Amino acid sequence: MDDCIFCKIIRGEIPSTKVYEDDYMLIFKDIEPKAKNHFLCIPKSHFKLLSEMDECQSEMLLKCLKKIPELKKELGLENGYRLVINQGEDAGQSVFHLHIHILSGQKMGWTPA
Ligand code: DGP
Repeated sequence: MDDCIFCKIIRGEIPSTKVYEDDYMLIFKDIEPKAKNHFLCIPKSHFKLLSEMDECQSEMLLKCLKKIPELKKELGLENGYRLVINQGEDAGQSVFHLHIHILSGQKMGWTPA
């Protein structure tokens, strides 16, 4: 997608601090960290919402979910972590390329509102 920020990051047109990359996904530091460690994992195929995901994209998302715990040290997951996928306006989704927030490195509360 030409004007998608995360597609631009995948293509290297916008710089990012990469932690992991393979044919299916990119994991990089979030530019506005909400925890001591805050990374984003994005599938390389562009889709906005879980509800729009096709079969191939769902396999890619599963690869993302399996890869994250393998990167325990790189992502600072030793003491636990939180994964968040914001979906739509109420959740505050601001970038419409599906992404998994990976939060770690500190104790976290639960404040949805
Ligand atoms: P969300 O609100 O769930 O759509 O999260 C979007 C996240 O993307 C937000 O935490 C900030 C991050 N972000 C937006 N633009 C950039 C960027 O250009 N670089 C990086 N590294 N992160 C970005």
